[in-house]
Amino acid sequence: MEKTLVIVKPDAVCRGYSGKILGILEEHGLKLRALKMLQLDKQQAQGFYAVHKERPFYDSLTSYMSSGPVVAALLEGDEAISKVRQLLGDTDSKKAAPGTIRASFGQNREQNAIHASDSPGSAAFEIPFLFNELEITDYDPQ
Ligand code: 3AN
Repeated sequence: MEKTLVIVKPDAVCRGYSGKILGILEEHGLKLRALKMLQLDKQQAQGFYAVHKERPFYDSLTSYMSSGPVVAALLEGDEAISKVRQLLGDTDSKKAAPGTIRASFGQNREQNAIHASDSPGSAAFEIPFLFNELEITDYDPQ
């Protein structure tokens, strides 16, 4: 079983889509292991997205990600990383395939509703960035 970190971004949280997005992920067999709502400050957003610090959109992205509340979730499942990335769709919500989460709930390339780990290495960095051991549960799915 593989773990992945998902963040419902401020645009989707503020438009009331957090529950719908988490519901879609659960319906596709992803097991919720940890969940929290928080607001990152600019420095925390810069730390989370440090991998993009040379990209031209880094400042805008980190301002946007610290502009409002987010919902972070740790999900687990068979090939969870690629499965969730497929459900997300293209980075640009306007180009994302119909039916994907970004096509349904995102608005553009930056305000694209959801982040998800893109590799096991990213997940290994992102999960402990947002959750400590006490916040991560385990249980047998019914
Ligand atoms: P993805 O989230 O699909 O893996 P990345 O890793 O290329 O996309 O980019 C990380 C985040 O940066 C995206 N989720 C998006 O919010 C933002 N982003 C990516 N490309 C652009 C861009 N050209 N302009 C503004 N924001 C962008």
